[in-house]
Amino acid sequence: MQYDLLTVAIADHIATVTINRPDALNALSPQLLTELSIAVAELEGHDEVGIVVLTGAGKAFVAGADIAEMQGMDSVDAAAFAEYGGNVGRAIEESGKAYIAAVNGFALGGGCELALACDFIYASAKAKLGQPEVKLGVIPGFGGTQRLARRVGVAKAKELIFTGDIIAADEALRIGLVDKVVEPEALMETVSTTAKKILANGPLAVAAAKRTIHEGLSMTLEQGNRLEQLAFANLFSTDDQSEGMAAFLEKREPAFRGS
Ligand code: CO8
Repeated sequence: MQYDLLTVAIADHIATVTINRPDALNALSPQLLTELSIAVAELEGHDEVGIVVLTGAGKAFVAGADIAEMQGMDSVDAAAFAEYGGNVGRAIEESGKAYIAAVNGFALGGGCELALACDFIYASAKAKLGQPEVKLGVIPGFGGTQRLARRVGVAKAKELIFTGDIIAADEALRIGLVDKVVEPEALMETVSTTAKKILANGPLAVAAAKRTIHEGLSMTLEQGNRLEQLAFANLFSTDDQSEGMAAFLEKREPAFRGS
């Protein structure tokens, strides 16, 4: 698939999706959301891809949903737009592959929400993050009220969303909104190092861990623990479990096949 507003590069089992609309600070237009949705679906079925990295071209990761496109929307249009965006977030969250957000610059509104849908977030020291929607007379519509509150806690999410404050990467790290901050030129290399560590592990185990953590978040602790026990036990019917444990005992590196 050829994209107009994205580039997708695959190397060493890592797919790097670069949102490439720098003139509008990578604002999420309906076309961009459509392309992102197609890319996520295509990469899901791509056997060569084990991990997906999302980043942005230029000085922004994504500076939000496209305000020019949203200006003329009525409630019906807005509901469809938000639902479409929500589907992209859900597809990332339910993916069997890990997603890392490499936040290179502004991650605002829908951009911060897109990063929040990823499994974790690494940021450039130049990044700025926030949910400034109330300044436009609306609220986050791409999962921000939910995922931000789950990530940084209810009061901090309320403070950020009610004020619309845009915070620097260091502050985002301090409150747990991002997971690592590095110098801008080191961002992609740092992401790649972590991606390679993950890729060296059993892919079915990583996928099961992702699914179990995600599904468990909407359960009681008791239900979540039961879900984990089931997922743990299921992995004992895989070749990867036999290989991983045999490799440890034979003092060699495992050769996981994802089966
Ligand atoms: N939408 C459309 N265009 C944008 C956006 C945006 N979100 N952000 C920046 N641009 C455009 C600017 O209009 C400008 O275009 P032009 O050159 O044609 O005038 C160009 O990008 C460069 O921007 P600036 O000149 O403003 O660059 P600065 O460096 O001066 O400022 C800022 C950078 C601070 C990031 C500033 O651009 C800004 O405040 N942008 C808007 C941030 C914002 O409010 N984001 C939230 C949008 S609402 C939202 O995301 C709701 C999501 C919920 C629904 C999602 C469903 C999928």
